[in-house]
Amino acid sequence: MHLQLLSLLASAVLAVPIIDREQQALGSAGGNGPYNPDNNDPYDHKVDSYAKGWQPEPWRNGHGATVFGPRNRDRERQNPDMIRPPSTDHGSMSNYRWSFADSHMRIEEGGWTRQTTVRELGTSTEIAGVNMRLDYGVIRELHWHKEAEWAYVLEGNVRVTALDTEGGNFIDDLQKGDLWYFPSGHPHSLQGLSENGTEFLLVFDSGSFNEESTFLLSDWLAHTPKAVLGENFRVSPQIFKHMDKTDKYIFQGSLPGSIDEEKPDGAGVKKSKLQFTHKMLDQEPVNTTGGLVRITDSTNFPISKTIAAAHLDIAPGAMREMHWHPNADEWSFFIKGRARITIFGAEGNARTFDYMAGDVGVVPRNMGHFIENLSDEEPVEVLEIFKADQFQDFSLFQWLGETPKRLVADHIFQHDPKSAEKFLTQIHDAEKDPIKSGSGTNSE
Ligand SMILES: *[C@@H]1O[C@H](CO)[C@@H](O)[C@H](O)[C@H]1NC(C)=O
Ligand SMILES: *[C@@H]1O[C@H](CO)[C@@H](O)[C@H](O)[C@H]1NC(C)=O
Ligand SMILES: CC(=O)N[C@H]1CO[C@H](CO)[C@@H](O)[C@@H]1O
Repeated sequence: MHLQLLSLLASAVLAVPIIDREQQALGSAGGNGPYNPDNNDPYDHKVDSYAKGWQPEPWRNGHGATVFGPRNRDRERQNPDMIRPPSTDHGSMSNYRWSFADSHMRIEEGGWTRQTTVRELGTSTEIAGVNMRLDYGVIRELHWHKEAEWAYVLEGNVRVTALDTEGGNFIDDLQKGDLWYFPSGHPHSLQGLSENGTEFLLVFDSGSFNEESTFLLSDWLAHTPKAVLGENFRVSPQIFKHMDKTDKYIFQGSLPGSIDEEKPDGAGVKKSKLQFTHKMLDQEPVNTTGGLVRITDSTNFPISKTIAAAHLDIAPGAMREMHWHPNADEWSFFIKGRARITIFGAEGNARTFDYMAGDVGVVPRNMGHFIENLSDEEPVEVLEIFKADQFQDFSLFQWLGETPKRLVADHIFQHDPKSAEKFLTQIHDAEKDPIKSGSGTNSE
């Protein structure tokens, strides 16, 4: 047996932590999985404590002790790798996880909105995200802002309108899995369609974006002298007498007809030559052994010059392989499932975070990472979003496969030629497999 493992086992026997009563109760009621004082896992396997109902405890390879004081058990079950980090985690790292459940909800007529920006998550400097719900007929009012806006429809149907810089107008109806992109300053609106309206994720190309401070049509009109409004629109100022004195933002509108019925048709009206929307989920996925990958950036959605994105379906037990992104921070939004990510920050620093539906993750550019599906039953569905015109990543597998074998063996297996041979055979074809299926080689 390996020496290190032997000494781990020995220390486990010598330093058996004291078990509290609650832990004994859990133990007798069918066990608490790998969270017990004599647990030993030199390989740091993942644990789906949330699905199994296990209570993570800070016991690891013979070290640790119970949590004696107050605790939030629900949060701990969602964060097994915080309570008992892999033994490979080390050093100080910033926080790279936030849940929309911790974001303030702004409730409006027929809808709501909440945001995750650099103010909620300090490392979210390149991207801000907004989660919004609009019921049937509910309008996110005509507005514009400095930041470009990219969006993914999570549920339901939505109508978008926009204007381009040449005065061309754009209208489209979108459904789940569709995107839109409005460049900086372009005016636009959103409205929920039947039967239950819509919910979507908005993404802005600056972490300090604030959904509360966009330029609203109603806000501007309410703060312009009515005499000027009359002059501007060539009408009597009196017709603005009953206009709202505050902004509308999100409000119940009248029910929309079809695009054909509603599209503007005046003499000066023209259609935009630009395509502001895209059907991401209709794209043919990239082939991988462990799931589906769809990439949308300015190469297949030309208007999206500042946001690139990947949509991943990671099968139960599968893993988004070890990789990094050279051109932008990753900002991810988890739609389904549970996952763990270890972020490698150089200088021996690494920290593992757990994510579930509704969570946001950040991985700074160039920091190595993977996404492991914690569940054996449920897939992970996640959006990886970048402030970039193109999606770019480096695969560790591919890098080593395309490096002289001698060099690779010298680095990792200098005194272990037998293991070197096994490893080099495995990476020989250097084929990038962005999501790797569970191999079954992971058990002891
Ligand atoms: C709309 O909401 C109602 C009530 O929650 C639900 O019964 C119905 O299935 C929903 N329709 C769709 C298309 O999701
Ligand atoms: C996808 O990959 C599998 C094996 O990895 C292969 O059998 C299949 O033909 C591939 N399909 C496409 C469309 O490339
Ligand atoms: C193939 C594989 O790695 N399967 C693992 C998937 O994750 C569960 C834990 O959630 C492990 O028990 C499996 O070994």
